[in-house]
Amino acid sequence: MDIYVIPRSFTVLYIYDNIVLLVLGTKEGVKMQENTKKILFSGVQPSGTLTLGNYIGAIRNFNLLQDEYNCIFCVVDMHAITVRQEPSLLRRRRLELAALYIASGLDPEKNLIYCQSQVSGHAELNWVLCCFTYMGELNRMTQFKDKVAKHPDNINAGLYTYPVLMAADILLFGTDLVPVGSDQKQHLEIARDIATRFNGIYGDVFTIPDGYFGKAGTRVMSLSDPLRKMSKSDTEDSFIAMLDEPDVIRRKMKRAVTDSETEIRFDREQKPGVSNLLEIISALDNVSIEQLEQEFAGKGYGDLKNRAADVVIAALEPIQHEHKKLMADKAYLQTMLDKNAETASKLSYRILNKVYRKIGFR
Ligand code: AQP
Repeated sequence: MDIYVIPRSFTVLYIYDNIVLLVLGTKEGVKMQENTKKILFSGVQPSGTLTLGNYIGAIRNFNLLQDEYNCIFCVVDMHAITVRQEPSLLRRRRLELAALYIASGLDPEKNLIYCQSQVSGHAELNWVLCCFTYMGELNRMTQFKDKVAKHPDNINAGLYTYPVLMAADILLFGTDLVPVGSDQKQHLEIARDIATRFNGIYGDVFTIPDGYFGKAGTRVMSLSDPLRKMSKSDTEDSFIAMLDEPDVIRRKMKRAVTDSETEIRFDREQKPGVSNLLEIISALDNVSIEQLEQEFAGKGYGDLKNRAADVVIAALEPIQHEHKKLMADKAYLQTMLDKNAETASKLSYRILNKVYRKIGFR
């Protein structure tokens, strides 16, 4: 059993095998009570204002799972710099994202919420895993190809090895479950492959993680081009930001691209715009697509867009309200992030030390 005492917060951490036995935090720190819960890890990049896609595909699911797992929610700022960021804006967005996690219902006293760049284990394990990843595997990653097309003037090595850093994020904590949108399936698969390869050589070091994909809204599409994923780095009218004002949400919904027919039915191939709106309503209002098709029989696209706007506003307004309050106390947010980064660092040593021993660094 490993016992860690973290001097600044007097948090005591007992780790036995794969089980966090007790983590008692201070006001700003986490409290994970004695439990045998499995470990959940996920992250979001502070590369822009979060979108409805990030909310439905990821954050909302974090919320549903936070009681069942020991959760680690990371602000993955190291991933964000694979695309050029303005430093002062990135600094603000890191805090903004931590605040959005909390405002969306993630309890900062129960979950470990911290910034990736404050825990060096991510970068350390990333390097080791780079040496266990084949270029042929990375060449197959579709997100790299998409990002290259979007940023032809900055095709950097970080963009190419992004999936390895993501594997390091996940494997660093013995993660069992990774809730992500379906766009991250390929990256999760490579994380599993790298872990399996490493374990095949050195024995059982890494837990092989499973993905968790919600029932609806695993791929929210762009409002201006419903054949593409909604992305925070896309053009303004293509996404709804989690912090958009209600009138902005209504305007964007009104302009959402549909088709030249009039019938409201779910058909991703023939009617991607209408299907996207139906999926958004279904995900946020907990109604099935079939029920919605019945509800909108004989109605027009204007009705559908109004309903989509209502549902999105109702979901985001309380989050926005809470977010505003949290951002008014940046000192609290920063203290919470600093304390949690210390705890995450201590946690990361367990796997990192094991890896270093196995490969001959210790
Ligand atoms: N459109 C989406 N539908 C469902 N889930 C989505 N996610 C992102 N977009 C959608 C999920 O949100 C989590 C965090 O994503 P991320 O910010 O780390 O990276 P991303 O997938 O590259 O998101 P963006 O918005 O497209 O960012 P940029 O524009 O910076 O590249 C992930 O679980 C993701 O699946």
